[in-house]
Amino acid sequence: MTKRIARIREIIKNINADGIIAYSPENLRYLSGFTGSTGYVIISEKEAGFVTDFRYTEQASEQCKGFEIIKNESPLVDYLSNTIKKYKIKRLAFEDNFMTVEFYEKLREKIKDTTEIIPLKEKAEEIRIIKDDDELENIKKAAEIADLAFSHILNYIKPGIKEKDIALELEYFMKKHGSSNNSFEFIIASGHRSSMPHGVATDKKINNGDLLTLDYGCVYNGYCSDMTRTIVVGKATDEQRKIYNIVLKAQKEALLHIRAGVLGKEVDKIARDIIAEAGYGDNFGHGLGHGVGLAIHEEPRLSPAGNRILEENMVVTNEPGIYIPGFGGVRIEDLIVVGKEGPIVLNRSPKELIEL
Ligand SMILES: [Mn+2]
Repeated sequence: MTKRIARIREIIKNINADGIIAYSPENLRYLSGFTGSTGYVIISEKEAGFVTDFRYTEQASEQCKGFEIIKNESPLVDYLSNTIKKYKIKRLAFEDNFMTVEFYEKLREKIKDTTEIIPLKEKAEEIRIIKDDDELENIKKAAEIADLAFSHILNYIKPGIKEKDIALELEYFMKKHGSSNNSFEFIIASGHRSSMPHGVATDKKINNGDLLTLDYGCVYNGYCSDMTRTIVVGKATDEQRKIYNIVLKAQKEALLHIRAGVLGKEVDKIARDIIAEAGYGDNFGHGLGHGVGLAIHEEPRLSPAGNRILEENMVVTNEPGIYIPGFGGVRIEDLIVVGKEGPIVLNRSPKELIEL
């Protein structure tokens, strides 16, 4: 935590701020260690305070080492503004991608005589983008649980069961194996529904011959995993196999380019060009990948707009897809650490086409 606080002080210095208020769940946990839902971190050049209410003061005292714990009553904004003034913060950075306009105005009104408040803007993305060893361990473990669940679910899937049954079984299995939560609402899309990149599980039954996309992940110690496999329930048609192999080729080639020093959009282009050359350019309408950590979608982006240079210990997904309305879709996704010597793939589940 001490390192993280030192780093946040560096980051805000770049926008000439001498303090920050943060309360998005991810930054709250990242900066203070707090795992509850309500709290406000206020960090100045010398001090660090944690403002929370009666429900969480005991928990915060245990979890937020090095923080002054301040119990707030109502109105909360008085306790925040008093702390900001006590810490003598002159230029306060805030999470403009999270704070509501209502809250911003209330706070500004209270501190306008002493403190200017300034948005973090793109600096917000730098806060959690490079993972430390503890974070990498947690993400690895979350990926491992998802892999275990994949081999389990292959024995469970058969024609006649519903997409929702699969989602529930994955959740149950992963929670039994250490997951605390789903990292997002699972996408379990079968048959014609598999052409919807974000088709969440429904009551639709699995049919023989269906393409079946499973996109899911879990949370371990606060950290997310994210993986996708597409299988065929029954024997694959030539067309299904053809589409699958194009996506697989794009995924494998893109992987070879995930390393420090490369722009996100350069990696995206590798996969996109392969899919376009095969004639399916219009059927791959989303970015190749995204960062994963305390949040399921974070920086850096591997997309045509990905202007960030990949650095060691960033964690990204690699997930090309082809989606054809009326026919179905294929996506293959792994979680990757940008390693010193090249990409480290966290998922071990097979990627060759599985016909159940
Ligand atoms: Mn993903």
